[in-house]
Amino acid sequence: MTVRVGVIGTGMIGQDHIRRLTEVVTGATVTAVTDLDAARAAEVAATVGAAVLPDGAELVNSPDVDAVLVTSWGPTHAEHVLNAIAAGKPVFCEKPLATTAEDCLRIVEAERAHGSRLVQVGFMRRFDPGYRQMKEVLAAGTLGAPLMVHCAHRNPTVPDAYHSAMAAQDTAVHEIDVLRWLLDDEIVSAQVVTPRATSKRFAHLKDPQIMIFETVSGVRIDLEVFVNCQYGYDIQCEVVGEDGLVRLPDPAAVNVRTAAAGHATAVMQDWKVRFAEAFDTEFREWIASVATGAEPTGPSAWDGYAATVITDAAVHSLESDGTVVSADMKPRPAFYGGAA
Ligand code: NAD
Ligand code: ISE
Repeated sequence: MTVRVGVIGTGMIGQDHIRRLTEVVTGATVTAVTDLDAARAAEVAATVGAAVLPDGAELVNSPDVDAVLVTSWGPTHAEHVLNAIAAGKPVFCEKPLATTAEDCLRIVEAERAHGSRLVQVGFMRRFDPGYRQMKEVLAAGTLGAPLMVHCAHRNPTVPDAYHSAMAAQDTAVHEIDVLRWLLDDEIVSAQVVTPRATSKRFAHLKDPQIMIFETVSGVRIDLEVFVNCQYGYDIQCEVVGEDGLVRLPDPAAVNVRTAAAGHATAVMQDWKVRFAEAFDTEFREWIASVATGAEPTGPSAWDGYAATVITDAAVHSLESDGTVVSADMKPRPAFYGGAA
């Protein structure tokens, strides 16, 4: 079966995922798109022979759409995801699932009422080969119990529109999701402190930020978020256990030796390139689940809810001078693998 995907939001990542669905993944076609910017939607639709529909609701309910991809702005995600659940259609929603915990819970409740999983959230790091190898090592128990995690998330620069809360909401949210999954543990509190600010930032931005998370089992995670580091896009992660440690590999890259540069290995500049393989695998697995009528196995609506609660706690801490803020989550329902 070829899965007919409808795409809501044909901006930067929407276009990249449309390319992925039509040129990389087999078994998918993009039949419909919509965007608030009708000219942009028409331009993108023409490249893949899709129909342009007037809005998200019409796209979700189109008989030519089997599954929905939401790549619009974050505050609009909840409406589109709820429409897809109401139509009983699988929906892949880019992060965040919703910008408030209340909206995430409405999605969780709607999906539970539907009775089977329809929602997958776009936390692509779970599909990265390096993180998957780390997960295997941790699951094998080779390191003993994990005790500490040291991470860095560095972007070369960010635009003026990027504000201090986005360090948690837009950037650290990837570590928040992947570490909950890697450790198979829940984050219970967040604290954000700010070292000396870089002069290379826009004046309104607190950059860098150091985030400290604690999990139910007591693991401490420290995460440096530095979004004007200048030198590249650099993602580091090291889990230290009782008997050893496991570190995320840098993507393979040649080492060049010259008199001028010494030993040199290029540093990636762009998250789209760094996680290209992860995005491809994420969509291959999602389309395979839709094609076979299976529930998606990627990040769930519950994971989307948890990430929003934890990022809210981090923003609260940042705005209250680094106090430790607890991440107050509802009990995880059995539907999502919990005991409640
Ligand atoms: P963008 O601004 O480039 O594109 C968003 C598009 O959605 C725009 O064309 C806008 O007109 C359209 N849009 C907004 N609301 C709409 C609505 N209700 N109906 C139809 N169209 C609508 O943004 P982007 O950078 O592509 O980001 C989109 C989403 O993807 C965001 O939620 C962002 O957080 C997420 N994202 C995820 C990753 C990742 O690493 N997984 C990376 C970048 C962006
Ligand atoms: C962006 O939205 C992403 O998702 C990238 O992965 C992240 O590195 C960047 O900081 C965000 O702004």
